[in-house]
Amino acid sequence: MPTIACRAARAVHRGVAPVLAVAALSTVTSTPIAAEPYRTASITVSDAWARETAPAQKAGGGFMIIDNAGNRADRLLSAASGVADKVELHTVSMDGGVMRMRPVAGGIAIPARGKVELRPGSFHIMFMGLKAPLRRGETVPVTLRFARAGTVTARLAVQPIGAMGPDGGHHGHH
Ligand SMILES: [Cu+2]
Repeated sequence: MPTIACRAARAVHRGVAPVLAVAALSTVTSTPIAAEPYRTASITVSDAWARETAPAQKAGGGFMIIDNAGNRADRLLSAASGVADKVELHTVSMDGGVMRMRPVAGGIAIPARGKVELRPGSFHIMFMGLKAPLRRGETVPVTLRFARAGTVTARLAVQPIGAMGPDGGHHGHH
């Protein structure tokens, strides 16, 4: 399984801008998130957000909480969006101090009457080959396909570089 190391992983998961010039943009402001949850069958997607990207950055991360109110487990099989050449489902592991990302084989399991959080440093949606930078205040449409629940298109609110949550929360990354 191919892994993606170093600069891309840091930029997506720690909000470390890969381009020095972007440090000037470090003032973090909260952007109100598109609050509405997105539903299909027993699946609810909430707190959907993506992190702003630097101009030269070709990869970006998408995050959200996926709730399954049903009695049967489901599985997020794929994600698609027009903003990037390719969208993958990724997980993160540490390898000798280096953060690596790799595609999740078989999708992300969503337990019955449970939930899974896609967040920095863990499961995430990976935009590869961004056609344009993701800018704060914009929303990114992503169509999620589940094994049982079918498809739903969520809009991910773009938060500033360095954000660690949907409210632009900034947890001590300086
Ligand atoms: Cu990734």
